[in-house]
Formats: sequence, C-alpha cells, structure tokens
Amino acid sequence: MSITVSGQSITYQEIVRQQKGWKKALAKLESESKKNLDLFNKYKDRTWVFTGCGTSYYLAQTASTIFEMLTGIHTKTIPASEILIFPKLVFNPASKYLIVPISRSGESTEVVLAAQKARDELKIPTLAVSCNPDSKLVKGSEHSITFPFEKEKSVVMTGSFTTMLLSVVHLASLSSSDPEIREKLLSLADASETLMRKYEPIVRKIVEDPNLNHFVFLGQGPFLGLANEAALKIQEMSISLSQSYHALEYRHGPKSTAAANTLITLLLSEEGKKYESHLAEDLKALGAKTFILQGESYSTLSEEIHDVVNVPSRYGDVFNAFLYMPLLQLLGYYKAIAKNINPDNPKNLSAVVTFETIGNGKYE
Ligand code: F1P
Repeated sequence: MSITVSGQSITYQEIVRQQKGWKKALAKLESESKKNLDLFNKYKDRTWVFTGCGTSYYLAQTASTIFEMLTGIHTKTIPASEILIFPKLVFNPASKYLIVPISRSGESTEVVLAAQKARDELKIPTLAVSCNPDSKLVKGSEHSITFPFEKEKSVVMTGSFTTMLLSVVHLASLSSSDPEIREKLLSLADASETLMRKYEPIVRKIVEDPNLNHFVFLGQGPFLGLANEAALKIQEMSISLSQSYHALEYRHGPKSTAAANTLITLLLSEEGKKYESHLAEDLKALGAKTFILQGESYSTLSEEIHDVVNVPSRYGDVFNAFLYMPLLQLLGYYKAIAKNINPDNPKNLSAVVTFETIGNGKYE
C-alpha cells in the first residue's frame, strides 16, 4: 500500500496537532492550580514513584527526572510490571511513597494491577495521570490528573506522551518560586510549532536515505527517557532496528556496531554539553551519520558534518524535551513512509495491551 505523506495519515495528524492539545491541557491545569498545589504539598515529603508500560514507562522516566529537577523531591521510576512481580524491590517499608501511574488508556493490565497492589496491599496513595478520565486506572486512584484530550486513534502514542508529560511538569512548576518557569511553560507550544515547521523537511530528508537502517538514540538525565521513546517510535512505526543508551554509555561497547548505515541521534543536555559535544565528534569518526538536537548556544558542532537542530537556549534541560520530542516522532514517521510502511497500523501492535489480548487471557 503506498502511503502518501500529509493529512491522510492519522499518526501524522496526531503528531502535528499536539501543540494545540498542550494549550487546551494547560488551560484546564491552570484552572486547577490550587487543587493540584494542595495535592503536591500533601505528598511533598514522600518519594514519588513514577510508573507505566512501554511508551508510558519512558514518559515516566522523563517526567520523574524533570519533576525532581524542578522540585527537589526524590523520585524513582520503574516499569509497572516490576511493581506487580517484585514489589519488595521497589518499596522499602521504612519509607513513605506516592505512586504516579501514567497511562494513555488507563487500561493497560500491568499498570492497573500495579496501582491496585500499591493502594490495596501496600497502602500507598496513588496519583494517576491519564488521557482517559473514565478508565479503570483513574477510577481506582485516590487522585488523578486528566485534561481535555482529543483521543488518539493511532496505535502509537505521540501527543499523549507530550501532553501527559506537560501535566506532570505543570504540577512541579506550581511549587517553583521562579516566575520564568510558568511563562516558559505557556510559551512552549508556539516555540515547538515554529521548530516543527523549520525542521520537518530536514528530518524527513535525513531518514529518507535508504542506506540508513540502524538507529541509535542517546541522551543523559531527562533525555534518556526521550532517547528510549524515540527508539521505540522508529521501531514501532517503521519496523527498524533501534537502540538507546545514556549518551556516554554508548562509548563503552555498543559503539562497536556503528557504521555508515547507522544514524546516531544525540539529544544534547545543557548540563552535559561539554562531554556530549566531544562524543558527537567521536561518533562521526565511527563513520556514522550524526543528528544533533541542542540548545542553539550549547556547542560549536559543525553543521557541515552533523545534521543539527538548534532550539532556543532559554528553555534548557527542564523544557527541551517538549522541543525535541515532536521532531523525534516525525523521524519515526518519515522512516515508515520512506519504507512504504503504514505507521497507522504497526505490525504486531495494538493501541492498548491487556493480558486478555495476550494468549487469550492465560495470564489471569
Ligand atoms: C502504552 C502502550 C504503548 C505502546 C502502544 C500500546 O499504553 O503499551 O507503550 O507503544 O501504543 O500502548 P498506555 O498504558 O499508555 O495506554
């Protein structure tokens, strides 16, 4: 089936509309600031355990890092399946926790069961973050953050990832005394739309190269979760081989497989730009194609030898995830189009993964 690019694809439409969804979500979150600040203050002395499945687990990784950067509250991130199977390795009886299960559908079996176990067996309060206010997860949680969200018809998560991330960052921002934080949050949608318009053609051109069939994504701190999600996106949408690592970890072995068929995408952090810029030069020496996303003042990496996205430096490590992620989603989308694969209907995947959909419920 030949897929044409543009509005015909559900996934494409959901990628390019996401910033409009951020504005609607922020309007509701702003109206609930008092309620959410009270919630924050009630649990600010606890360890916040973020959890989810698949894309929502990588979202939990990104959200918990940014949340801790903004609030100083200790956080932990773990796949929902680990809470289900090894709860004693996650929760220490001597500590007090709040569990933050994140789920687009609010129906994924592991995350629903993990939240139930935490609440009913371990007596840990739950704050659910979901796009579906009528879901099992939200209805079974003491607290929840939901927002007006135009339901995603695509199997893969795109705008749901960034909008749920935005709701966690908004919650964290309520505790900040920095007046700039709120202004930056509210300006993100326009900044991201401008970057999408500017860089979409470059992203598409990069992945249209048929020789590129191995994709590596690298990031530190809040960008590790993004690297993991970008790797999953290109795998789900274009059925391509992908890997993701802490940026500097790539040097300790995994780089052995880098070659001319490899596209290495490096998500530069403000905190680590010195080390990460040197890494970018090392990666080029491996013969791989390098795609760098950075704040415009982070490095002097030559645009002659690297493909570079420059985002406004004012946003920094707390907000750049919102400027990087839509472009990484487009990377996976355009690779699917280049391979003439329909990203709206990824192989072997369903929009919601429940045990009932694996082996006729034999997991019960
Ligand atoms: C998350 C998830 C995604 C996966 C696919 C199916 O579900 O498993 O990770 O990529 O989109 O859904 P949810 O718990 O966030 O609804």
